[in-house]
Amino acid sequence: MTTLFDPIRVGDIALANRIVMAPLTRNRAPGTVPTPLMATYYAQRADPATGAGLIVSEATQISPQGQGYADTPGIHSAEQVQAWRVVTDAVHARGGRIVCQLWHVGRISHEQLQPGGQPPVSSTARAAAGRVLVGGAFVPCSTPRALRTEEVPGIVADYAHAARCAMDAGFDGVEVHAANGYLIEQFMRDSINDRSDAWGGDIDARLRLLVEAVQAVAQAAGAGRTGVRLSPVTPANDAAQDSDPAALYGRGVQRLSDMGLAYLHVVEGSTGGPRDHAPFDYAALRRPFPGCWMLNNGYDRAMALDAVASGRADLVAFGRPFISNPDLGLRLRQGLAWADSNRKTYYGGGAAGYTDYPTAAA
Ligand code: 8OZ
Repeated sequence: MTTLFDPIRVGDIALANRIVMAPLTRNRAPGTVPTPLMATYYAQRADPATGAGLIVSEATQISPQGQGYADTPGIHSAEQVQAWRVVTDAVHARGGRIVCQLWHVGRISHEQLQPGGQPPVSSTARAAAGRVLVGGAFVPCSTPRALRTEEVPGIVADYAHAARCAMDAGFDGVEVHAANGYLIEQFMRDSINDRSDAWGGDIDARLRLLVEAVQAVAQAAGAGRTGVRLSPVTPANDAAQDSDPAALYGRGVQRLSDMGLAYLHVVEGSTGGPRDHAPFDYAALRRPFPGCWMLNNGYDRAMALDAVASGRADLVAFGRPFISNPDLGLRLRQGLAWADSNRKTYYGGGAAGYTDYPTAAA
């Protein structure tokens, strides 16, 4: 029987176990450049004997326009690549593996964070009711500008450029963030996308940005080093339900199934919230996909052990538990209690609530 602690080949990436550190926004990259403290944080969680078999980096913007919160890191400039190299070296020194989550926030942003103080861009000109972190406070999102038809290929090119930067920075691969109400989901869902050009309308038109971005990223990073994160029913960031999530996401996974991708990463239910937020058949979603299947959202030890033992998942991603348990892998192995994380230190700040959580042995 396969267990959570068994090795696995994920595309071209060999992992020591199936425990994944989920992407976690921490807003500790001033000026969008990763710091040595971030290298310490990831390294603390990187040893597969005590931490994760795979780390998915915090969401990392592919371009200045892709940023929506203060002090999130980017992966589009030479300075960022050099700084991320320190992080990936530190992870590899512990025997770990790390992929870079490629992120464009779309309308979940604020003019103050955008190049030239311009409005953020989206599939639509309608504002999200979400909030973003600007200057130490969460504030309402700015009203976006709908991307012009001829601008969208430039976004696809930005994904490819970021993927090349990630590989130059020494990441083992990349994960396209197509979840949680950000740009790709803003194109996918008919509750948000109100376009009448070739990037809106029927399901295939709404999936076009997802498909073209993933194709471009897979070409840049290698399909066997490319994963994708989806969240079929999440309401995160004012992403109202699509009129037919089963059809939209079913077709989306089908379109991604012949690309030779390493994995799909699926958030079940409401991101960071109720798993049963809306009914959805995740087993049916998986059926056409030949790569590895990663599940996330609110997994405890028993659920994770069962998900892998039953074959429902190849990999399980843990988010908040990895904030407060740098040795979560060891605690999972030994059935030790998990420390609670402190929300007050999630976003921004320094070492407190970041690199100072003790291990169970400490
Ligand atoms: C929490 C705060 C800010 C951003 C996501 C990147 O939900 C995020 C995020 C989460 O995917």
